Amino acid sequence: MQKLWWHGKVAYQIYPKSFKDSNGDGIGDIPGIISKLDYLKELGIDIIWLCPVYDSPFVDNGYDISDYKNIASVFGTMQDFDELLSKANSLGIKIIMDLVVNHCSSEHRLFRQALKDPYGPEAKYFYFVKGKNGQVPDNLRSYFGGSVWEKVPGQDDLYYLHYFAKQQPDLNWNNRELRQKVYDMINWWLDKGIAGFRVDAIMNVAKDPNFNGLPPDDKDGMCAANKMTAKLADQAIAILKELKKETFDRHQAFTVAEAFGLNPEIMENFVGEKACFSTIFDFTARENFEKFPGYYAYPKADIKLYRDSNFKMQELVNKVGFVAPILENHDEPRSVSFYLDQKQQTPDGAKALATAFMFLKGIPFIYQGQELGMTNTHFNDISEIDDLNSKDEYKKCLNHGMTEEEALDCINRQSRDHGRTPMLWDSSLNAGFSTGKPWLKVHQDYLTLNVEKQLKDPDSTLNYYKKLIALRKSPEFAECFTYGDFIKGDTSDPDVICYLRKTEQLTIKVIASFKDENIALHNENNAQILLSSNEYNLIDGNSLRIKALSAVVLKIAENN
Ligand code: TEU
Ligand code: CA
Repeated sequence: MQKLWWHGKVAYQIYPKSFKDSNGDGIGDIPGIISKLDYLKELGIDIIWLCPVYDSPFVDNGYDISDYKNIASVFGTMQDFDELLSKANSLGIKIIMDLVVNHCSSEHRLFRQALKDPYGPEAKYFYFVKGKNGQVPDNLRSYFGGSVWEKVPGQDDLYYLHYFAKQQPDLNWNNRELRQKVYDMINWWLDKGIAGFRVDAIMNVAKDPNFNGLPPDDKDGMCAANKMTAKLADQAIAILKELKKETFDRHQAFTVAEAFGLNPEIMENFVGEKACFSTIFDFTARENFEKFPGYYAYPKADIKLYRDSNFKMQELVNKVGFVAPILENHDEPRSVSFYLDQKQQTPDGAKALATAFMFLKGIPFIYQGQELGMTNTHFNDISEIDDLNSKDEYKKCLNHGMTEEEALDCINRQSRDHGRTPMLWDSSLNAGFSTGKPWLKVHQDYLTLNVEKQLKDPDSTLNYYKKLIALRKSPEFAECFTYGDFIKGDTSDPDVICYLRKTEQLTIKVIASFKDENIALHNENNAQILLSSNEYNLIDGNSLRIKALSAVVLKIAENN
């Protein structure tokens, strides 16, 4: 395998609105991020993924972009951005931006022009489609609820397409001029010196040219848009190959795609040397929930689900390339709350989970606050929720017969806002995130759960994350953790995650136990503990004892 600069790196996702506010308006911003670069350097981060900072009306928190070459004024200026880029680079940290090009904002200049002239050239950059029999063109349901079609104002029987909110019109990737505009914009950012992109919702760029829809999957008569997307993967791949050739390839960019629902047969288009991207997020664990019609029907996730999903993907891509393992992101509840039982939602649980995650093969992405072992925030009322998707899911809960209390419980388990509450810096007002009123509720435990406290405590989750990252990148073991094969270990116990990483020279074993009782494993003859989440864990003769809810990383053999 050809070695590339991003192999062996550790990435960190920043949600700018919630990271650090520098001017007291309650909203995180770029100067705030600059002030925390040293913190990220200390943690051991090599790559930052910056969620959207472009001009936007913020209907979907910046995933509705109105000007791709400008910075939203709440976040700062282009000068601030340039300063962030150069300071990060001087610390050896690369920045990748969010590339949101399945759709833009309804406030984008081109869409406004399209609305003014619905049969003019700009309308062809979007999907302006006539209705069928007095109805919308097809029965697809948008990701955020309701039809994917919205009437073009002032027109009788003409609709525009939006897979997400109606303020997020889909771009028409079949239009060559549109594609060229997108490529120019991407190259402009890469020329500026960013290292690449996280590519948003990209499989959705493929659309059914006849808009025939699909059989209904719920009582509203509609079918989820993602089911159409899954059917059109080949069309998307053709589009992505050109995208790569015209942009990423020219800059040796690092790209990580958000691509759901990929069949194993097409995986080589997404991972490995022939792929359209450097890597893709491993969403296999989350995908188990796609078959459910809404939050109201979601079962509780557990550690076996996380293990089996990740193992499946690891085995699939092992010989081909790298995925990007995650525990959580800005669209998800906190992993400690999501995967662990109530009584395990503790620093011990967070450390065990972190260990299982950090040594999987690929480019791990840590989400802001994950390194503290952040749990879900408790929302007391639906009015405390900001996210449009959660509000839609709340309505769905009520429509499916839940009481308001039950619906709120459901949102408290699943909401995307759990990932979006402010970063917890210290014990001062608003967890040191802002001197003003934060745009979203601050986690109830911030007095004890924050960076400042954890930096001082050698046994904290944060300091443990530092050790995990340092071990992963240490000169002695980096080769094995980067290029070593993934081999799954014993899976007979649903509460244990165990796997090997193996090169010709070295075999390393990772064991994370989520059991309620201590366990002992035998035949670990020549093993040596490289890292342990608990000092109880040790090797005595040929037996290894592991405390309940803890993890170890072992060097088990030198293979030469
Ligand atoms: O997400 C795409 C996507 O498919 C998810 O939105 C998912 O369906 C949703 O979270 C339901 O739980 C990306 C971004 O990550 C997300 O924040 C944006 O809202 C979305 O695209 C639209 O740009
Ligand atoms: Ca601010």
